[in-house]
Amino acid sequence: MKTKEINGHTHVQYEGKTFPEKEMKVRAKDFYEFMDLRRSVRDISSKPVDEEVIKNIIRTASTAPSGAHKQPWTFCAVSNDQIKSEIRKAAEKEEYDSYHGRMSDRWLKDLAPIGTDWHKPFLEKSPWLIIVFKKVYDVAEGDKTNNYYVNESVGIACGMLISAIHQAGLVTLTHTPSPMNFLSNILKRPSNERPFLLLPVGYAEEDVFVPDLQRKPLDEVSVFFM
Ligand code: IYR
Repeated sequence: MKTKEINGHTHVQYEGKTFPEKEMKVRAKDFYEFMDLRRSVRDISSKPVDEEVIKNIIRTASTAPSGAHKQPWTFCAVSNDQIKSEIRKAAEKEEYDSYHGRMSDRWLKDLAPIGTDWHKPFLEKSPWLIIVFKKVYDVAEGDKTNNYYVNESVGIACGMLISAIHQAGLVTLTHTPSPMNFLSNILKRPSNERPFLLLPVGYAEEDVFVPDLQRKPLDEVSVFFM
């Protein structure tokens, strides 16, 4: 492998792939069409998923770019039934309060087409829960060290996690119980880690229905300056 010294630090030769233009166009279109099939699915089967698949999904998420390459995240992968039950119980308690007064009428109206409520059976039924924690700082040899652009970094990693789940033929949804400090307690996370997102992962149930939503066309979500 070729290397180069820059500011006293070793850089290695980039070994990414390129494709002939025709193939590039096909790949970009195929990937879009595959990703466009992704849907948030709330009816997740209890069929087991091998730990190796979950590990590679998390490895993929952890390839995400991050501020100063600090990788300020921890992915907790839970298949333990007792912990899943504890999480469901605590999440439903918060969600019940959210749906019965904490969320505004306008918010509830916006959510009506999605069909969510305070019941979260997927938290027990899914073979895996992945709980993503952001590290607001790190600790090295007893000293606090800085992380940068933590929300952006962890958000990007979650996007890659969701893509990897879809690539494996599995489904998930981004569950955001609020407040979600109970996850730190149940999973015994250190105080530099804050819960960011909870994703149940598994196979979609057979004959499952999802909201009939439309994605905005390109000209509504982009502006080209050429
Ligand atoms: N956190 C709640 C409510 C919720 C909020 C939004 I914004 C959604 O798109 C979906 C649900 C829940 O998980 O049910």
